[in-house]
Amino acid sequence: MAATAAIHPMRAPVPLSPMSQAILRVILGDQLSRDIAALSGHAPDDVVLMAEVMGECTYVPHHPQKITLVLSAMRHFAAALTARGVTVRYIRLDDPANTQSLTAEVLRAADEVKPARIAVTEPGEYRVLQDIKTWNSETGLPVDMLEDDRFLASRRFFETWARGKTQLRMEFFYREMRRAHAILMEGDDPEGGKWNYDSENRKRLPAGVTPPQPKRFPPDAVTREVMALVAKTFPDHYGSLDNFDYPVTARDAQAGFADFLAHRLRDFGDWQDAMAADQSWMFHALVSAPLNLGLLDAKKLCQAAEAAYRAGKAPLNAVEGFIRQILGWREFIRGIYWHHMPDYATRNALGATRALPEFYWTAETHMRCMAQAIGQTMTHAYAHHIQRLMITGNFALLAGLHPDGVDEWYLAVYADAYEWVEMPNTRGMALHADGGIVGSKPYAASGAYINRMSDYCGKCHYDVTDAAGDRACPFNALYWDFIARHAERFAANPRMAMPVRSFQKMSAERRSALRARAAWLLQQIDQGAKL
Ligand code: FAD
Ligand code: DLZ
Ligand code: SF4
Repeated sequence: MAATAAIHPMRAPVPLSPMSQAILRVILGDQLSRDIAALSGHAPDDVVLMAEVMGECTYVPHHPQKITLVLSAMRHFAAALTARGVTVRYIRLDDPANTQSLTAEVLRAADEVKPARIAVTEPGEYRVLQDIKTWNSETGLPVDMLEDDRFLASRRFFETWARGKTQLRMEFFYREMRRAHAILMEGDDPEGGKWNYDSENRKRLPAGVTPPQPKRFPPDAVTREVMALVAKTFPDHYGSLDNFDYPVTARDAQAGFADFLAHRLRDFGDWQDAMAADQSWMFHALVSAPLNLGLLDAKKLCQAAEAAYRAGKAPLNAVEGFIRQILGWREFIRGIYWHHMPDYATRNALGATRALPEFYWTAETHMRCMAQAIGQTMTHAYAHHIQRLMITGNFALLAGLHPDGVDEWYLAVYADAYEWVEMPNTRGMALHADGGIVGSKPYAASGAYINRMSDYCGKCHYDVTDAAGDRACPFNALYWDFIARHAERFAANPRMAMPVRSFQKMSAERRSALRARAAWLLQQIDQGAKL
């Protein structure tokens, strides 16, 4: 899993300048919001520190588009601050004096700027929080760590909600959030009489429907300079840089979201879970990367979607579905992360041990669904939720891949990946390695599900209708083998007991044919075959 940032040597406290009242205001790479807490009360003598550092670029081998996105957005943000008259100490990655770690850059800035105190907004990752906790003893300066109020549920709100509950379920948290923020409500009741229209979000994309191409953002001069730096510095990282077209400013991110509202929101509900060959974006919003960086505001996204519904521009199932993702899932996932860290990072409830197969890094596999999901991840640093969960995540679950390797992959390859949001989704939702904290049952599925929700199988090398033959879809035998491996555990789970019974009702020959096929597939994975 993510390595801890380099530990810097203990240092003598920086002597306080009696005159200085200046605050060193540290802005991390995913805190690029104009109103970020660490900037509040900014005075003319204060100095903002932003640092591009190798430590953050390499704690996993991030996709080059993700590094480009973060560094370019940081440079644009710093330029906007400077234009507002703020003094920014901006450390570039290739600056010869750069110590290449966030903490060491804070110490260097404290030495040179001689501020009276340090202000920082609480970070998104536990790893970084541990580092920030050393700043006070290492600099001798008071450190004000401010709440990240860009989230709609503060950590305190989540803890209060969680207190005394034996199970934390997103659905109940989401209802509290709808009430607390008065979003999609009719007085005390949910708009339309139902809290959740999930059952109306599961349609297959009909033949002949082509999702609209989303607005994308070709690189400007600043981004092109970063791209050259990234290409030179990280030549071996997975993924292509050629297609970079993420928004890197708040204004462009807003234009991207406006494009979603105008062209995709109304169909987002129906086809939220659908997948289609060579359609990377479907009807998704594509807001996670700019939102997680701070270029968009979560509450405003929800309010804008609600306004579209109230203006008759989008149906309730679409708008509720979208709001549920942001107000519900995103906030719930963050709450779970902080509630359960650091223990969460070590969870492996299903005892998975297998190393991540090479084809996760190459897309070289005959499984068309996997090749599509991994291939578009290489090209765009993006796959939509159902690909992450029911294709690459489902395969990892069924094949018993170790959560550390899977976590590292998801954290590295997606432009929107930060541990607070990546880990509970991967370890919890996809792998069930948290033993049921995020979801009450594993999202395990055979090829039949993938065939129902996509058009991948038609042209696949494998036969989705076969489970045990030489060309049988790998998901089928792996699914039944997974059920058999964990039969005892799942028999006790009311939501998993049915497949266990189905497997047990199969003839002995059928069961052993499925398990033999699964054993062969797993052996192929272990031998590095591309499947
Ligand atoms: P849309 O489908 O349009 O949804 C709108 C927004 O809702 C997203 O931008 C996101 O902010 C939020 N959202 C939706 N589902 C979730 C969720 N499960 N958790 C948190 N927020 C959610 N999302 C990340 O932002 N970063 C990650 O590193 C990440 N890793 C994931 C790993 C796995 C294994 C899985 C199953 C999901 C992961 N997700 C992650 C959640 C989700 O897949 C992405 O947020 C989504 O695909 C981003 O695309 P979009 O903006 O087009 O989303
Ligand atoms: C992801 C990232 C990358 C690639 N680079 C930097 C960087 O050079 N400087 C920085 O301040 N932040 C970077 N980040 C974002 C941090 O990793 C992020 O702030 C932490 O993971 C906390 O969420
Ligand atoms: Fe994926 Fe199996 Fe369908 Fe091929 S047949 S696309 S491997 S689900």
